Amino acid sequence: MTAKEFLQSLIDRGHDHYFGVPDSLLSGLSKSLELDFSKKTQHIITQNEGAAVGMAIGHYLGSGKPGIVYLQNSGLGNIINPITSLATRDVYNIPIIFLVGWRGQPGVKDEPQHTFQGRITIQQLDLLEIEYQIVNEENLPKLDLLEESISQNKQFAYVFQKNFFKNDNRSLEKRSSYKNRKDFIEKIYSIYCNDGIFISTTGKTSRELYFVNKSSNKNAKIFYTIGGMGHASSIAAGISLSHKKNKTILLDGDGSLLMHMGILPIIGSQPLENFYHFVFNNSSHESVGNQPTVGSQLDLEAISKGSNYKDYFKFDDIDKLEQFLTSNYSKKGPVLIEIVINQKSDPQLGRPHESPAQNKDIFMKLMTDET
Ligand SMILES: Cc1ncc(C[n+]2csc(CCOP(=O)(O)OP(=O)(O)O)c2C)c(N)n1
Repeated sequence: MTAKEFLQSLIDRGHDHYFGVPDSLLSGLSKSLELDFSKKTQHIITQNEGAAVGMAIGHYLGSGKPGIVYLQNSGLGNIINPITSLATRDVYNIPIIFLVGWRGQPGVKDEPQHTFQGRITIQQLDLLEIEYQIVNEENLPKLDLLEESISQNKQFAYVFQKNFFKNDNRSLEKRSSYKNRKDFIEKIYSIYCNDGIFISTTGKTSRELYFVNKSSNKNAKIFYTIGGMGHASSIAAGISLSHKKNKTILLDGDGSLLMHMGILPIIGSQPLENFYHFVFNNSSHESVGNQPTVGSQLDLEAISKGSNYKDYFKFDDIDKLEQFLTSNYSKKGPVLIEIVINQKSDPQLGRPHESPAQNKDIFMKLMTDET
């Protein structure tokens, strides 16, 4: 089935309000919402999945109709509180339709950050008292099941197994003359690899940094935040507070920054003098299919200064960034450095060879060897 066919069947039944955070497994779905149904639906990509539930609750309060929330199962953590404390039948009793991409399904090969989440996904839905259907080629979405739950004000989820939707080769990439994220990562790495501590965000930023590090023979201190999207910044702040001597080099993305942006004034309130917060802004979730974020409308200068960061800079030119980073700039952080990039990466980009636990051990050993 194509995502377009599935969406058409929902829209035919009047389900036309979509809120969510994209992922690679449901990439065809968010693509089709953007490219096929932008006139027939309201579709809002929220900063995190909990906010998508909040908007669906508001939509129901405003219209009497259930909203649709789509998410990767790793976003279940973000939706738990607005469900358990608001939407549940024990509080406001609000119907919501969920479309969940099942990464890490037991028995299906996937990346390590999805294993545990994949194993407990169905139990989590049971615990949350959300009715569901597991969808695959033999088990197509049963719309009657959905309507029956919704008519009783219940919440209902379709849980999509990997590769259920047919591949959609259309691209959401917005062409631009900006440079690749990888080229900037290489430059920043070459400047700080000897004495910096790198923390990289979820998705291709971490994967690119991994291979930049592998192809040098430097073995820099790097913590890859391969899951927990949006938390690289708080992890970096925690490291920086307990390890003040080195520069903390946080490589963040606009989607990741937005997801838990409340951390910015917390970082700004701390004595993080060696904290360099790089934000690669491509105004999209490039790693999972280039679905748009509000990145291009963000005034990160105002946001960082309003969050008590001590300085802000913006670059789209590698040489100018290098000049700045190698100058005698000595102002105390935290500093936010926005880097405007294009929406491209190597389609053959690989994945770390070591397990996350091995990479953590390597990181911690390098940290302790130094002290
Ligand atoms: C809670 C959660 N929701 C969704 C995802 C899927 N996901 C992985 S990377 C990514 C995009 C990250 O966007 P950004 O930080 O802007 O980096 P970019 O990929 O554009 O470089 C998304 C949505 C996830 N890993 N975790």
